[in-house]
Amino acid sequence: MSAEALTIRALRARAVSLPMNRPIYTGGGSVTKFPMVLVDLETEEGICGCSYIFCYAPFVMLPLAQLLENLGELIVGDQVVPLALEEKLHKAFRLLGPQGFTAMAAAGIDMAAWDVCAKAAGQPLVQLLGGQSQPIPAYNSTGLSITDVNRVRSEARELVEPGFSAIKVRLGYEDARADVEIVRAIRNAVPDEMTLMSDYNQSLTVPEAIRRAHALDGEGLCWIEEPTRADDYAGYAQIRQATHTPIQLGENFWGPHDMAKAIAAGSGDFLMPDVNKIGGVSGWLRAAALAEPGGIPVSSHLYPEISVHLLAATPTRHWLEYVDWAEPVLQEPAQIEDGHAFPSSTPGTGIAWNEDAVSQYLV
Ligand code: SMN
Ligand code: MG
Repeated sequence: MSAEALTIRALRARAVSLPMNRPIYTGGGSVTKFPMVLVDLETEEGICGCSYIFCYAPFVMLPLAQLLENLGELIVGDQVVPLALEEKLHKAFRLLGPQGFTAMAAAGIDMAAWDVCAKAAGQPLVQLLGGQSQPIPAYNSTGLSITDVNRVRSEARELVEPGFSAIKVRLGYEDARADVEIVRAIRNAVPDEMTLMSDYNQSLTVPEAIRRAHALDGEGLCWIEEPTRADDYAGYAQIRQATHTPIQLGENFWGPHDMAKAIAAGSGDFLMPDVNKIGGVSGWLRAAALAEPGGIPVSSHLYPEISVHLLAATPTRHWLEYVDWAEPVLQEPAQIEDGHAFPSSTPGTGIAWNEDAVSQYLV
């Protein structure tokens, strides 16, 4: 393939709703079917870039797919140059604002554009980014919803079973004592050396978060994630100062600018941007650069297939969040072995559709 950038021929966006092995119930809301938009960035040269966008709620899928198709009209005929496309799209959003649907759509295009670039270069994404392909420690995040203690106990064993050494529990039960009881039930169900993350999904006030974090401080949690509203960086700093367990946040950063503000406020011990909300591959790289000088450990949020490439190119890489939620429409699931994720070795991000499955789940 030549060094010339390829030319965009069409952008296709399709909504699919996927069944989940274990629906997720959190302190901040539930996901019982996995709603996604699939993005195909087709080029005149025949290479197609693929990405997907998790929509959180079913009512988002069709409007987001429509927005993507509309944006496609702006970029047909342009070269596949991710930073130039990003600049063009963000300029188009200036008066409207760069958060929410616009950010999700632009980042979906960015991820697909990087997939095109890596395929054109004949390299896996990690290699194109100058990173070393390597195993990334992964935690199993496919269960441990807010439910009853018996279910939590049996699910903890199931999640560890495929060889994981780390799992994440959703907290936000009726009171601090109930949260502690759940954590202890999991500890008793799995081997002692298991790493246990926890996630409140923004469900607590700052004073209540401090109370619960105190109650959990002796339980050896790896982190307490999103105890309070995602954008209350000052509140996070207060919680963090009042407790010993590391505080984690980041899945709701809208772009690297939010992450810069969160770092300036001292809001988290650990940060975990979401590749879509942070601005795709381009946004992730800037976010990783923000974390590096202070040595802040960076984990990923969902999107394990592409995030494993990005973490391998992130100097302060920490944990990959493993979920299997996109798998029903993927040709290749994320590669997991002995609790580690491995970057795909084919050119691109490794994301390709199982078209039979796509037609089955199309909305
Ligand atoms: C989460 C919440 C809702 C859907 C997916 C994931 C959660 C996480 O915050 O970090 O896994
Ligand atoms: Mg979370």
